[in-house]
Amino acid sequence: PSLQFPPLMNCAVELLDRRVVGGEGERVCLRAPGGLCWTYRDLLGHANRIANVLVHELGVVPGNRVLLRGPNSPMLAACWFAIMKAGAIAVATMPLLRAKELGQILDKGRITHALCAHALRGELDEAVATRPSVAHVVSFGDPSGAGLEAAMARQPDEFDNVATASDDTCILAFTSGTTGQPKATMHFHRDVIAACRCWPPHVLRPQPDDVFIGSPPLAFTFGLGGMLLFPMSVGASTVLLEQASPPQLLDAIGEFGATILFTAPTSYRAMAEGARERRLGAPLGGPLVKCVSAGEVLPAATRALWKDATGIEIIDGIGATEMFHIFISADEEHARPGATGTVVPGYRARIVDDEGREVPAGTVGRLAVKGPTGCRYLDDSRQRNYVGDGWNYTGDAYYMDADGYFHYQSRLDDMIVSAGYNIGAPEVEDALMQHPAVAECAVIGVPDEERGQIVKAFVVPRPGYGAGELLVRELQDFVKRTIAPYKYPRAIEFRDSLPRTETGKLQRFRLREGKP
Ligand code: 3UK
Repeated sequence: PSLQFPPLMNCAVELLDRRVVGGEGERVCLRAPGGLCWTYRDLLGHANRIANVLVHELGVVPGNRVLLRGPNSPMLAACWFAIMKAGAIAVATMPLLRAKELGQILDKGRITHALCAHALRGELDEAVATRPSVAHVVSFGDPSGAGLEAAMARQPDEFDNVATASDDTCILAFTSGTTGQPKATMHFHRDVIAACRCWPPHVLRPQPDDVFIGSPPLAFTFGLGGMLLFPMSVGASTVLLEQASPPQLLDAIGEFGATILFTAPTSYRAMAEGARERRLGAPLGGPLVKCVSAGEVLPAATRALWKDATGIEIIDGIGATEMFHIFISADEEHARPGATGTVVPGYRARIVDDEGREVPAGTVGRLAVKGPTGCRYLDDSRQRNYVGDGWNYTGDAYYMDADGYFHYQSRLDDMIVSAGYNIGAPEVEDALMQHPAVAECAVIGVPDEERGQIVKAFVVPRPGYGAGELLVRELQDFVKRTIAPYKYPRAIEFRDSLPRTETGKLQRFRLREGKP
């Protein structure tokens, strides 16, 4: 990919203004339930009005940090582009965050302004109340028409874009990771464009007539790329859903004729039967052509289930907030069950030991990655501890095989050591998920006097399967027959649901702490 950038560049101009100037303003860009449909020209007009509000009414200057809060919607997308155009820094936050977490972000991110969906004002107002450093909070989507929409009506739909440097920071991306400690990474205007030039054209290969849809929030870089930037980078259209639970997503795929789907492994698992009944896969005559999974490990059982239901081989990819988007992946023709894929053009990846030395193929070690989109932590000590010589240590245990395919084992802090054996929780989960009684499951190590740790599984049974001693023994025997017997769960507990982040990641640490 071409990764040379001019000294001055604004990612919003590259992705939005250029397309309209280039004569493609009438192409459909954003759609949403209820009939909303914006062309690229419409989105540009909205973003320009909001940028005018930011600069001329709210006093935003380049480098100001603007908090964004709202479920996925065209207005949220317009706000994001407006922040880029004004040369400010977007700090997008997950819709489910509470006042306490928003307060941490306001402080750490040194937020001066906020644009917030009307319905989500409550928690933000609570956090802002004790923080005079936040000068303005403006709502959008207020049914009375007050707030941002009223201000936009006073402003012209043209805006004098701020000439940002290509290495000006434009995004502060917060992630709670899998351990609950919030951390922030910085991304430049050029990172946004670099991300559009690496994984999408080499792995996803979208076309201008594709219709994107999916569940990840725009506040998660997986969603920002997949649901907004990548479709726009080829002039395609995207459907932004405020709510995208599995049944809602199934309905919307049919309604909008979506061709490219982005969601998390659990969502694929939950949607498989519905997708089969509705014949959503293109091989069965439906609209859906490509399906992308990221955010956490894709169990081979889930890949097989989805393929059987739709005829589509999922495109798996590991990405990280630190690296902006996906850096190891495989397209549908090169996918191998059990492997995430090979390194994406533009990136380098390797497996190292505890001293940072590269290990031979087949040996499990730490994943390190380097590329054009990262990694820069806001926090100096994190930068020292997790980034060395440009290599970011993602915190994942992986091995690379002789063909250059990377095989996920576990998060480093999730590795179970039982009686001297290293056991990756996902491998046991994958085995359990092949059993028809298992809807969802999570595996952790729990302390054990004799073995150090034992493997414990939390299982959400499928309706109709009795949760009891009989099923425990049945599942244990099943795992022993499926993978090496010493990996079987010596303890099994049944649950109604499992703790997950808003991005679909299992929170094994919460199960270890014994919290619900
Ligand atoms: C895990 C995966 C196995 C892995 C993300 C795509 O997930 C994203 O970013 P986060 O910062 O978390 C990063 C961590 O999540 N992970 C993600 N994808 C996979 N593990 N297989 C996968 N396919 O532990 C990684 O270190 O929340 C994903 C694009 C952008 C993203 N920000």
